[in-house]
Formats: sequence, structure tokens, C-alpha cells
Amino acid sequence: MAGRWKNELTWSDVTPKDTWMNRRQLLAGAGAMGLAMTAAGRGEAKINAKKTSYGKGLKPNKLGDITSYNNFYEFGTGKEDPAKYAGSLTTDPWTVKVDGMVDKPGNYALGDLISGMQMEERIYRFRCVEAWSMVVPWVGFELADLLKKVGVQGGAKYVAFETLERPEEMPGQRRGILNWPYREGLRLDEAMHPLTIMATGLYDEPLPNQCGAPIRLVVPWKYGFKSIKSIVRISLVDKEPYATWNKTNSREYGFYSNVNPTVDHPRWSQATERVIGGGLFSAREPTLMFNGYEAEVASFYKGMDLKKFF
Ligand SMILES: Nc1nc2c(c(=O)[nH]1)N[C@H]1C(S)=C(S)[C@@H](COP(=O)(O)O)O[C@H]1N2
Ligand SMILES: [Mo]
Repeated sequence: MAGRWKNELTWSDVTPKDTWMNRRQLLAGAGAMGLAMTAAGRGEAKINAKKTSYGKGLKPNKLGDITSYNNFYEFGTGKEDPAKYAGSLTTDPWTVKVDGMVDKPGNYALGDLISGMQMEERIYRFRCVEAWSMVVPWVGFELADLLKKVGVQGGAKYVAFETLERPEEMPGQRRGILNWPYREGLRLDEAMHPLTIMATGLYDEPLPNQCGAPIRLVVPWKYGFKSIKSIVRISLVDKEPYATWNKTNSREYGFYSNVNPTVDHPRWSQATERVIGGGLFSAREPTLMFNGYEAEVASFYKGMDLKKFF
């Protein structure tokens, strides 16, 4: 596997979570100069993820959960399909087109686009619209930093994102499951919020393909489908952009898609969630307003009827 991070610990013979915990202790002990990680091969900048307090008190899911139970319809609609079929996706080289209302549009090699970004570990709750959840220790950087780098022009109001369209490598795209490519969008203020990140890794690994390699969006206060994977285009626009699930079924999926336990999906309750990895008979947990990020983001939606703008 070209491009895997060099690491003095091997991943195969210990559980990922234990390895990660050991690694954290090592890092804590080794100080700033120890244990540099390199990511050759995929054009990634040297990763030196800063530990943060995001997710303090949350218990991350095991890497095995995070990489074996996925939604990535480009590889099929089953939860196991992405793990089965995404392995052969070519993620290097990878180019991201940045266009629309920006000062520095262009086709950026991934390494160039993300160079200079402050890589951080962000442990976030992740809540799928299907009422299951996980806790994921992402590695990434704030989308705001990338937007500052490319220069957002006045008049831009939304950010639009597109996933790779490559049916030769994405078996789901050979079927009309969705109107490909998968697309999503955020209001500019949502995109600029410090919670909104572009993830390029999780635990101490580059993003596994089934999780959206080599770069994906993560917006933790919104349902999972907003967090678009394997991004090849970022556009600054002045109109609400096409969003795949919203356009596929606007009665069931809104543009905003903020996690909201008081607004049910037409076919199921959103009041509780099944915690993946919590065991077969574990109780469902109550879903939190804005997925637990209410203090940070509620002000964005003040005065909006969240039953209408769901
Ligand atoms: N391109 C693309 N991005 C996507 C999806 C998809 O099918 N295609 N599924 C979305 C949905 S519904 C969810 S819940 C999350 C799942 O992310 P995970 O597999 O890393 O948990 O990815 C989102 N991003
Ligand atoms: Mo989802």
C-alpha cells in the first residue's frame, strides 16, 4: 500500500485503538521533536496532527467499526460494500478543481492544495440520517483555512462540493442509484465555521478509501450525508447548490440537514440513535440537538423555522 504512513508500530497485530492509544502516550512522552510521521506516495504533506480538546470525554469507535460499516454509494448500497470494493480506487495522483468566485481558481494537486494547513486531530460525533452514530477521531484541517488560501470573493454565498466520477473504479456509478457525481453544499458561514473540517486521515492513518480518501468533508452538526467523500471539486457560488440527497428526495432530505431530534424523518424517528459498536443489545441513545454542537452553531439558525428548513 503506497503512501501508508511510516510508523514504528505495526497495525496488523494489535487492535487499532490500542495502537493509537500507545501512540498517543508515546507522542506525549516523546515531545515535539520525536516520531515524525511521513506520508510519501500520495502527495500528502508531512502530517503532524496537533492534538486538540475536541471530543474530550467521547470514546472513539474502533478503527474496525469506522472502516467496515460505511455509506459510500459509489461502491454499492450495502454497508459492507465500500470496505469490499473501494480498495482499488486510485487516490494518487489526486486533483481538486477549485472554481467559481475565488481569487485563485485552478486544478490543484492535492499536496499543493493542503500544504500549509494546520493538521489537527478532531474527535467528533458522527450521526447518520438513518439514526445510527459513531465517534470518529479524524485528522484534518479547517475548511476555512483552505478557503482563505484560495481567496473567497465578495458575493460568494455557498460552497459546493463534488465527488470523483470514475465508473471504471466505482461499481455503484455503473448503476443509476443516484444522479452522479455525488454533490453537496454548505452555506458560506457554515463552511467557515471552525468545526467544519476537511479530513485526510483518521486515527493515525491516511483516510481509508471506504471513508472518503484522499480528502472528504466533515460537518459534525449535520447528518452524515452532508459529509461528502473523495472530493474533486470545490466551487464558490452565489446560489444554493445542488445537493444529491436533497434533490433526490426533497421531502425526506433537506438542504440544511442539521441533526435535530425534534424533526423526524418522514419514515422514522430522529429522537434516538443506535450507537455502532455498542453491542447487539445496547440501548439506543438520545440524539442531541445539532448532534451535541448546539452551543457552537445554534446562532447560525436563529429565527429560522427548523421544521421548514430541515
Ligand atoms: N460521495 C459520497 N459521499 C458520501 C456518501 C456517499 O454515498 N457518497 N454517503 C454519505 C452518508 S449517507 C454518510 S452517513 C457518510 C458516511 O461516512 P462514513 O462511511 O465514513 O461513516 O458519508 C456521506 N458521504
Ligand atoms: Mo448517512
